[in-house]
Amino acid sequence: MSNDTIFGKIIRREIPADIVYEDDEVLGFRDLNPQAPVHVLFIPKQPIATLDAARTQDAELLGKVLLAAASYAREEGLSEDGYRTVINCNEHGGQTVYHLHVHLLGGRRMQWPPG
Ligand code: D5M
Repeated sequence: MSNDTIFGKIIRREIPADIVYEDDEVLGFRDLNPQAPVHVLFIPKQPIATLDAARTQDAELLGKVLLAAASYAREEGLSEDGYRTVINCNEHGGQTVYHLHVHLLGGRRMQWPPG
């Protein structure tokens, strides 16, 4: 399959993951290497490699990924204190898995600027 990554294997349940959110188009699962007390990755089931590769026709899907992250954050009680969402893009952005994902980080105060 083109555009396949480790996240494709998670979507297809070929490898285990701690899945905390799922709907028809979006999957959310805990990051293997958490950087905060809550660190969940939200991905479109239909893969897009990077934010740079996203096109106008992906706008609705990208919106759904972001809204899924916000909805989960609300359910986890993160909204009042706040949280961070991050999309790393390509090498300088620190992207390591080329299936677009939104990091949701919460449960501690974040620093700015990021490293
Ligand atoms: O983020 C990629 C993130 O994906 C990074 O924080 C580790 C995480 N990761 C990698 N493999 C897995 C599996 N198998 N389960 C859960 N999380 C995983 P990036 O923005 O590309 O650097």
